Amino acid sequence: MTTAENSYTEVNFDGLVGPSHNYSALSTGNIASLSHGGKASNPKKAALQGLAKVEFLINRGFQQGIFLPQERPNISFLKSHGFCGTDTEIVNNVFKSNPKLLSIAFSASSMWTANAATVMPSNDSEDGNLHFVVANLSAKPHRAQEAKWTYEYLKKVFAADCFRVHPALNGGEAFADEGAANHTRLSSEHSAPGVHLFTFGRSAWKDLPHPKKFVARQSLEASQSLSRLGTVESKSIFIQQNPAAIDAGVFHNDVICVGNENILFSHEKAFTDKSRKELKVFLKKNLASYQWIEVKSSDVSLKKCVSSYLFNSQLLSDPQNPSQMLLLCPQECQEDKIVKKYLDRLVAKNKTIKEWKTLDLRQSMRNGGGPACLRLRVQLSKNELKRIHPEALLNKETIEGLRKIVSKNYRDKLSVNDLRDPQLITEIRTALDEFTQLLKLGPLYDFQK
Ligand code: SUG
Repeated sequence: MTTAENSYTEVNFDGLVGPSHNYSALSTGNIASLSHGGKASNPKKAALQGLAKVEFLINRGFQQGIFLPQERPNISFLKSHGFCGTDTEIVNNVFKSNPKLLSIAFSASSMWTANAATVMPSNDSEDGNLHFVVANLSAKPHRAQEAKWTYEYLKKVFAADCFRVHPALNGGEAFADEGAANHTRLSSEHSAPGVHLFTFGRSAWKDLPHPKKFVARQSLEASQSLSRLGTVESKSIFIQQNPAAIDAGVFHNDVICVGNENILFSHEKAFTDKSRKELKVFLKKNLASYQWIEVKSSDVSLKKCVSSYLFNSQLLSDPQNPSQMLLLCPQECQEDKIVKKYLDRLVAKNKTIKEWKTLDLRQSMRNGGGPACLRLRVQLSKNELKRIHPEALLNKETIEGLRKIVSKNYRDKLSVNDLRDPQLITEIRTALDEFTQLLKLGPLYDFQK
C-alpha cells in the first residue's frame, strides 16, 4: 500500500544547454546531427528553449532539477592529446591541425542528460538504495568526455548515503553504455516496485543480427552490468533494438520508445521479433496490469518517427490528476500531418494519455535531441527527495536567474569557425561562473579551482 512516507515522485533533471552549443556533425547514425553539420547554431535560443520546457513543467506542477553545462572547451582533454601552451594557443593550434578535435572539446552534448546515467530507484533495488550508473558514452569521443564530470556532479547532488553513484563502466567498446536513453522502467504506479527494460543494439561476444549502415551504440554486456550494479537483476529483461530501426536513424531506443508507470508506448519496429515476443511474455508475467501501445508502420512509418521524434516525447503522470498522463512532444509532431492525426486519435481514445502538447526545441532537435533526451528521470521517495542537494532543484526564481545569465552571456550565432575565437572562452567561463554562484553549487569547473 502506498502511504505518504513510501510514496515516490519522479523528478526530471534537465540539462541546461551550454554556451558552446554548435552543429559539428559529430554523431554518425544520428541523422539530424549529420544533416545540420556546419550550419550556424543559436546557443542563446537553444538554452532559452530548454528553460521554457522546464518552466512549462514547473507551472504544471512537476518537479524539476538541473544539470549545469560541462566546462568547454575541455582543455585537459586537448592537453591529453599533446597540445600545450596558453588556452588561446591550444585552441588556435588544435583548430589548425585538427578542427574535429576542437569541435569535440567544445561540444555541448552534455545537455542530453538522458545519456548521463542509468537510474534504478530504491523501491526496485534489492539493497534498498537509489542507484545511478554514469554512462561511459564510449561510442562517440565527444560524448565519452562527459562521464568524469557527470560522476562528480551526481556525487555532489546525490551525496547522502541512501544514494549510490557508480562510476562509468570500464572495458571500452565491449561495455559501451548510453545511459537512461536505453532503459525503461515500468510499474503499476511510480510508488510501486517496477520492472526494468534494458535495450541494447549489439553484443560484444554473441553473434546477433546487426545494423548494416550504422554502428549500434549500446552493448548487451553493458546493460547486464547496469542491472547487476543497480541490484535489479531479478526484475530485468534485455531486449535488442531492431537493426533496421538503427539503420533508419534510431541511434538510441528513446527515439522509438517511451514508458511511464504502466504504459509502454513504442513502434512495432522498435525491437527484433525475438525480443518483442520475449517482452510480451515478460510483461504479462511481471506486471499486474499494463498497456503496450504499439504504433504500426502503416500509421506512422519508421522514417516519420525519426523526423518527428514522436517517441522522444516525455510521457508524464499529471500531478493534478495522477491517473492521467500528458505526452510532451517536439513541435515537429504538430507540423507532420500524419503524426498529428495519430496523436489526436490516440488521446481521443486512450483512457490514460489524455493530452498531448508540443514545445519548440528546434535548436536541440537539429542535433538529434528531443524533449526526452534533455532530461534524466529520477524516482525519489519523500525521504530521498529531502536528502538531495536542494540547489539542484529549480523553481520559478532560479529559472528566471538562469534565463538572465543566458541572455546576457550567450551568443545568438555560433559556427564551427567561431570556436577558435579567444573571446568565446571568456564568455563561456563567465556564464558558468554565474550559474554556479546563482545555484550555490560550485566550485564545479577546473577554471574555478
Ligand atoms: O549522442 N547528438 C547527441 C544526441 C543525443 C540524444 N539523446 C537521446 N536520444 N537520449 C548524440 O548523438 C550531436 C553533436 C554534434 O553533431 O555536434 C550529438 O552529440
